[in-house]
Amino acid sequence: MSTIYNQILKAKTENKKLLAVLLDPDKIDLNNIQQLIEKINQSPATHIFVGGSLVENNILDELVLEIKKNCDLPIVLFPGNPSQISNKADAILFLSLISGRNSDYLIEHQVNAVPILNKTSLEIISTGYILIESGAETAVERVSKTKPLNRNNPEYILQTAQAGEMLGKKLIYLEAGSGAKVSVSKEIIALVSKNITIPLIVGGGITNFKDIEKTHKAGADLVVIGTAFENNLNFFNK
Ligand code: 1GP
Repeated sequence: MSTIYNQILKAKTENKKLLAVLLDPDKIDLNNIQQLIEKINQSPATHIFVGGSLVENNILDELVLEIKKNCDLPIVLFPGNPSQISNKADAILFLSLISGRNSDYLIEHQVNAVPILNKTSLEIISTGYILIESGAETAVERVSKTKPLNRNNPEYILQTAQAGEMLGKKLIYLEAGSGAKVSVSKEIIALVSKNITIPLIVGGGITNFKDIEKTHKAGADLVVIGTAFENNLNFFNK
């Protein structure tokens, strides 16, 4: 069976670039979901990520089911904590915030998620999640109570990514934070992508097509777009 992770690996080998639309359940109005899915279906997106730093409403299962009804793209959970797990999705980025030193986000939430995950058939994709300074405090920083890595110290960012790979993570996610003022620099993306062998996800503060293209070109295997699509459902209309 071809898993979602194997598809990402295959795309990396073939140098096919991937694009995920991130949907935050807290910001979705289920009444408009048809229109939103239609826009995603017309877009170049290859994946749908679902999640957010907090997620306070209770529509996760319903949202995933609605997407599944009308869209064939793989649905990958991108959870801020164990309350954001739905067995209706296809896979989960099992994140460890390896840029931070808060044990809750390094291992505690993951331990607490196990009994929930054991009851699902979600594909679990171990992901080293690295938060990088982006000009102002972001929700990830606030919620996780961790400091992002200094964007002027690319060597340390690379060391962190390589530590993630050595620990057995299957993906590295360079995150500037949702709505970040400054996205992860192309120099950092290039340095990390050249020096790890696992696929690289990059997101946070990417707001236009040119930037998506440049991020891919710099070495990201998969780019994540959240806020720009949230703010403008016509974002993908050329
Ligand atoms: C956030 O990387 C994602 O976790 C997407 O960020 O909302 O800024 O696109 P944006």
